[in-house]
Amino acid sequence: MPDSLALVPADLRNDLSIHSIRSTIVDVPTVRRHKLSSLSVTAQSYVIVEVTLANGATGIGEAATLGGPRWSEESVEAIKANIDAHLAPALIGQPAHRFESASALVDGAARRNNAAKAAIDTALHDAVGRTLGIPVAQLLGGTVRDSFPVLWTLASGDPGQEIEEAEAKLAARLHDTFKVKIGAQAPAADLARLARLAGALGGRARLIVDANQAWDETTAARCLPALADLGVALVEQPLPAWNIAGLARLRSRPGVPIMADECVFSAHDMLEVARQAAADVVSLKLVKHGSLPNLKRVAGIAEAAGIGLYGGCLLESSIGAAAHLHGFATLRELAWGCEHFGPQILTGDLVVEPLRFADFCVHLPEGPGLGVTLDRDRLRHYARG
Ligand code: MUC
Ligand code: MG
Repeated sequence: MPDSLALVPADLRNDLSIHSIRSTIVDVPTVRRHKLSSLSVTAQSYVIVEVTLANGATGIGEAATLGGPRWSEESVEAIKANIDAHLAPALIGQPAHRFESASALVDGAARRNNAAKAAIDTALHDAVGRTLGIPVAQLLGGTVRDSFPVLWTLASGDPGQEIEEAEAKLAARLHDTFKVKIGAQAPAADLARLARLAGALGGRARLIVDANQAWDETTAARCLPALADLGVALVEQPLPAWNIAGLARLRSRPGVPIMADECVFSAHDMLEVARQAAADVVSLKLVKHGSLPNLKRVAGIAEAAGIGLYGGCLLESSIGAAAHLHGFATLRELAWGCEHFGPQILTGDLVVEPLRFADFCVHLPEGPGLGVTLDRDRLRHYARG
């Protein structure tokens, strides 16, 4: 296989080795409390990774978390510690553009730690893209699309506030699909809340729900027909991540299409969900898959099994969101759109020019690498003391 950079002048190529990797923990307040089934946040915590190459180019990446080590097992403290002590030392001096080799090296240095690995992988893609003057999407196969239907998540738990929030998003033509976070309260209370939302927004907006693993199989079997009656278009991760057979049983009943989220981290997980016919759709996220090539690998298995693709998030800033959009841009189908509204729920962003939201879509940033530039003043401002 020829070196993909064969056309790049040799002096530049020789300089593509990784010189340094820096990690910074930041906490960015959100515009309101964001409440999931088992956690709630008023600030989003990330590790921002900056990779510098020997040629002087820099690249950035972001590891997102949600509620400390509760959405997945990684916290920002653990991510930073493992990058500094284990992942970065495995890569210093290595060629940045050999993305799969770099992934193999970090896999050898630490098990899982997928958010940490994804942040480094993103920064390598950004640095190489900037060196070559091409967008990251080009490194991943080239763009199929440059705008993405984007939903907004209603997660205050107060239906009155949620209707008002949804109305404002609709009026501003920002979002016309809403994901409602359920599972923090009893199913009957959630169904009553959803009935109010569906009554107020019905016909003008599409609703999906995310239970974040809150229900057992009996509860889910009881609630899914009621969700269908309310016109809910998709139910995300109703059962605990381990219960893939349960998801398959739910799918065999009439109800609502099911999206896999927390049960699909690796390509092997995706294969198992496909083998058991346990989902209609899968949510793709860098924090789960560990790298942009891995995200495409998981998407490829889903596609081969006839499972739909959805661009998932973990409330990333414009840095992490841009990385996802470059990956999503290269997928042939993205039938369920995406949820990269993260930059809009933060009280401030980390880049000079945030992602553009308009006409119910988020737009792929232009320019080399990720197409976004780290705002160092803001990084310092939000950096943890
Ligand atoms: C999740 O489980 O999907 C993504 C959007 C949101 O509101 O929560 C996250 C995590
Ligand atoms: Mg989810």
